[in-house]
Amino acid sequence: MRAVPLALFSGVGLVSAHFQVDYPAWRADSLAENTTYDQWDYPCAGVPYGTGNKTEWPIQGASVALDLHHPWTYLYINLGLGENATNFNISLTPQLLNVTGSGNFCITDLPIPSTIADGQAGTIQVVTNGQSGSALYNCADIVFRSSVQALSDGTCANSTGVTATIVGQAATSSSSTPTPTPNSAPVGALGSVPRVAVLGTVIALIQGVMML
Ligand SMILES: *[C@@H]1O[C@H](CO)[C@@H](O)[C@H](O)[C@H]1NC(C)=O
Ligand SMILES: *[C@@H]1O[C@H](CO)[C@@H](O)[C@H](O)[C@H]1NC(C)=O
Ligand SMILES: *[C@@H]1O[C@H](CO)[C@@H](O)[C@H](O)[C@H]1NC(C)=O
Ligand SMILES: *[C@@H]1O[C@H](CO)[C@@H](O)[C@H](O)[C@H]1NC(C)=O
Ligand SMILES: *[C@@H]1O[C@H](CO)[C@@H](O)[C@H](O)[C@H]1NC(C)=O
Ligand SMILES: *[C@@H]1O[C@H](CO)[C@@H](O)[C@H](O)[C@H]1NC(C)=O
Ligand SMILES: [Cu+2]
Repeated sequence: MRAVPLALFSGVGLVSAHFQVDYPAWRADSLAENTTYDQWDYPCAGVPYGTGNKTEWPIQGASVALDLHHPWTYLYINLGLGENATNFNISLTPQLLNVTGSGNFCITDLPIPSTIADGQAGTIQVVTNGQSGSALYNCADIVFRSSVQALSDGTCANSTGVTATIVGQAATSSSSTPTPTPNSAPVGALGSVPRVAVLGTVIALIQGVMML
């Protein structure tokens, strides 16, 4: 995906906004003011590989816990395999999420490819973007472990008022959630939507966003 010229967006939003990756541990605190790190920088906010430690991350029940600071954001989570991955070509969020609200957001049971073996190293890339189409990045280095347990409920939680919808899907019937907009539906209501169709929609949507 082509990078959006930075100059167009510099000054949009305070650096103190953006987002944090709480789990797995991010490569470094990319919001620290005494560094040159910059969340606008693809692919890992300008934080070199090797700066942080690897987190042992479960092959089953893997979760990513974030602290989001914007009123809403599109979110996608990618995985690159190997040490010092530069190709984050495995999507762990085939359904693009629109997360509304700021605070803790913890996404659970990410779909790790079944071919991944115990001890495989990799890097998680968390990407968020807003209406402008400009993206923010953070990375977390991991090693897959079948012996590691999923985060407990106490550690992995969504703040009150932080909710997510899947972008680009028609709403399905659901009585317990607020009426979704025509272009979105509550997460959880769409667990059986075919992935291929969703991916096509996501790609079309991202392309649309990037042209804004
Ligand atoms: C940046 O500041 C933090 C705390 O304010 C400190 O822990 C860290 O060592 C500093 N990093 C550098 C590179 O000076
Ligand atoms: C990495 O782990 C070591 C040993 O536990 C610790 O001393 C160090 O502070 C960690 N580094 C970072 C960037 O978290
Ligand atoms: C990681 O890869 C980048 C890009 O290829 C390279 O510049 C960097 O030196 C590598 N870092 C390490 C620790 O191997
Ligand atoms: C993902 O990238 C890696 C490293 O470049 C490559 O070996 C692998 O074939 C790619 N996988 C897919 C599905 O494109
Ligand atoms: C995402 O959520 C925000 C805030 O609720 C909303 O303004 C925006 O239109 C949503 N985007 C899509 C594509 O549904
Ligand atoms: C947080 O919300 C998302 C989207 O609704 C959901 O998939 C996830 O399971 C929730 N996290 C927790 C810990 O309940
Ligand atoms: Cu921000």
